[in-house]
Amino acid sequence: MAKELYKLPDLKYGYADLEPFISEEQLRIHHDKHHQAYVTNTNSILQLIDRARAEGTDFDYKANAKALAFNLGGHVLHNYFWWEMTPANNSNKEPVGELSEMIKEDFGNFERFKKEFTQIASGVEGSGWGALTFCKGTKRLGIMQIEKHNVNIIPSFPILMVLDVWEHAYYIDYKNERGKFIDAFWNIVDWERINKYFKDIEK
Ligand code: MN3
Repeated sequence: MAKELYKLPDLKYGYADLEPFISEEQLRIHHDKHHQAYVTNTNSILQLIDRARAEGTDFDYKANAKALAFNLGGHVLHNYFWWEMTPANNSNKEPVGELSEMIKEDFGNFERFKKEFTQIASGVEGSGWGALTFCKGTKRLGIMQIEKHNVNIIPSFPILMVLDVWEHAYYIDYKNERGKFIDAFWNIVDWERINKYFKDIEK
């Protein structure tokens, strides 16, 4: 079977469409430079492994396994991040549908969820992500505090929503103020999309 490589996806909105919450300059650099680098690095690692297999040679197994988890993890999380955002005038601002019900069931109300998610995302040490997830076994929503792109992830738990709190996500717009970026993020969440992910999970 022909193997494929990874591609940087197009955004479903224009680069300036998330303003004033994420500026055009910030979004362009984040998408075209930072995300692109993870795609390029992932593909380079896969090609290096393919070459070594074809030639029957060794490669640095440990370093490449680690680099692949980091770069491919970065690619996957950025895809979720771009797809779950929408221009502010298109955002419901609050969860909708089945997900809204589940958030009420688990957290009591949206404000409580927002507080917990904000605290978890704010508290990432260094670079990482906040991520809303769901355990099919216990029917519980959960929030992961992912370090880098690949540490603290609970295997097989589906991702519903992520928030990139790497400094590269906000330094142009908010300098070192991660909290301001997190506050801004809530204005451009596409809750219809996130509810669709939740509905699509086989419970
Ligand atoms: Mn990023």
